[in-house]
This record gives sequence, structure tokens and C-alpha cells, in this order.
Amino acid sequence: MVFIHRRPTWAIAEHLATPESAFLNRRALLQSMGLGMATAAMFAGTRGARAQDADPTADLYPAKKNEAYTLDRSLTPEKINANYNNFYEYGTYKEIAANAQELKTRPWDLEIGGLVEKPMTIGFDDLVRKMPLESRLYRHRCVEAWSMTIPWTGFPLKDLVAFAKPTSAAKFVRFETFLDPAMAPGQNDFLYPWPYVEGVTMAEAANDLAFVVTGAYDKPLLKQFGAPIRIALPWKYGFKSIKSIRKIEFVEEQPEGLWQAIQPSEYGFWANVNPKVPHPRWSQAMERVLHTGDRVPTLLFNGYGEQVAGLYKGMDESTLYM
Ligand SMILES: Nc1nc2c(c(=O)[nH]1)N[C@H]1C(S)=C(S)[C@@H](COP(=O)(O)O)O[C@H]1N2
Ligand SMILES: [Mo]
Repeated sequence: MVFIHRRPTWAIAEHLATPESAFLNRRALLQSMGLGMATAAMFAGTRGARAQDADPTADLYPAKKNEAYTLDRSLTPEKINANYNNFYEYGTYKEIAANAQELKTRPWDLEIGGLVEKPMTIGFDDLVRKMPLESRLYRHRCVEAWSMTIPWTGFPLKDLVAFAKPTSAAKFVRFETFLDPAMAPGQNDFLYPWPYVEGVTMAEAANDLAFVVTGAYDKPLLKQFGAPIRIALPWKYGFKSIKSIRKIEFVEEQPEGLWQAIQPSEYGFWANVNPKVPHPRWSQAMERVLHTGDRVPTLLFNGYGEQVAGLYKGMDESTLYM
């Protein structure tokens, strides 16, 4: 994402220092417990291995493939996708994968509230087992004019809506990411109105393409992809696809997203992909395909017009693409 401001140098330094100082603190703790470096290294190794083995949803993967969602181009290799991310909670650059390992994904409770029959809090591990998991190949077009393709696993957003039982007063679904500056150093940056927020209309949420994502590449989501639960709205610019969701609310008012709040003249609520409507500071006509480096034409609704154009019939064209 591009946002016009000069980051104060102290903010960069503090941000980069944090994960390392966390490591140094762990080492100091083990030493103060009377354990030598060899033991410390062993501890660190076991911890890592256990954390992986212990993913309580690993048995759900690979999920059944939904053949209706295929692609006209090759998949972006996992190695490339997993090392080129936007996750501002862990840094304002693309190489945040290492920092994002600080994200603690268990326990992970989701709050479902607002205009619903009965507000609830549900553990992610409970929720995911109630939902019909499948895998789909999706495109992803970032507003910054790069794109990738990815095999997501998840379930239709409409199934989550049905589970939540919104009342007839609900007009939008509002999503919120966790807020925990100790776990996500980027959230100490006061220039951003944390937590990250995004939203869709009820009609958009009911569209088959709107997908709640719990895995990628046939396994539970890597932390840098927004574990344990995010969304994918492939006809919209990537910033709409909010990561690491903690709260889902049904509301009457159009939610204001983080990027919209920062720079409303550049990032709007609808953010549907359109090659003919430039971002105020760059063209959206072409995109750079992440894994090939090719520059290819961008398509209206990122190529998903057949499924989603109907959502916007009769609406003011000038508002839909920003
Ligand atoms: N919470 C949160 N969600 C987020 C972002 C973010 O910074 N924080 N970045 C968005 C942007 S701009 C993009 S392009 C995608 C990137 O997803 P990826 O890293 O899995 O490719 O996540 C979106 N969701
Ligand atoms: Mo993006």
C-alpha cells in the first residue's frame, strides 16, 4: 500500500528491533533459569516443532477441491507468496513473514455480534468444524498493481452469515482484525487507526465468490497469510481481504475501512477492480504477475464480472471502483 507520509526514522528502528529483542529476552530468561545455550537452542527447536504438529485443524486439509473455481494462469508458488505479503501489523513492507511468526493464533476466539439474533463468542477451532471446507483457486489483485494466484481453503461467507443469524436490519458485515500492539509491533504506529477494519454489503457477503479463508496450499493458513481466519474477495482490490479476523459484526451503517479512514481520496468502500479507473497516483490498466514478472492487462472485476457485476446494477459508476 502506498500512503503519503514520511515515516519518522525512530518508528522504523523500533519496529525492526522488536522481534529480535523478543528473542533476546527469551534467551535471557532461559539463562536466568540456569539453562545453558545448548538447552536454550533445544527448547527453541522443540517449541517450533510442537507448534506445527499441534495445529488442531491440520486434519481438515487437504479439503475437497471445488472445480468451479479454476484459473487461466499458473499458480504462484507458495515460497513466493509466503514471502511477499501486505500485513501492516508486522511492517509496512513486503518481507514481513519472519515478523509475523509472533502472531499467536491459539486460543483464537471470534466475536459475532451487532444486529444478530444472539451475539456469541466462538472458538475458531469449533467454528471451522461446523463449516463446509473446500479449496478454490483464486486470483488476487492488489491495489498497488501486482497480482498473484493462490489455492485457498475455506468456506463461503454466506455460510458464516447463516450461522450468525443476522436480523433484517443488518445492511453490512463489518470485520475487525485483532488489536494487540505487544504481539504486532506495527500497531504501535500511531499513524494508522488500528485495528484494521473492512466490510461488505449483505448482498456481497451472499455472493458465492465471497470466501472465508482458513488455509492455503492445502494446509492451515501460514501466519503471514492472516491466520487463522481471513477473507478473500477476488473481484475487489486486495486491501478488502482482511486478515486475522477477531470480530464480525452486522451493522446498518457502511463500515469505514482502515485505508479509507487514512486516505478517503484514494481508497474507498467498494474498491472493485477496474482497469479503466486509475488510482489517483498510478494507472490500474496493467498488473505485474508476482511469480513471472509479466505485465498483463487487468480485467474488470479482476475477471469475475460474470459472478459479481449483477451486484452493482443501477449503482453510481463513479463510486464503485475506488
Ligand atoms: N489485517 C490486515 N489485513 C490485510 C492487510 C493488512 O495490512 N492487515 N493488507 C491487505 C492487502 S493490501 C493485501 S494485498 C492482502 C495481502 O494478502 P497476502 O499477504 O496474503 O498476499 O491482505 C490484505 N489484508
Ligand atoms: Mo493490497
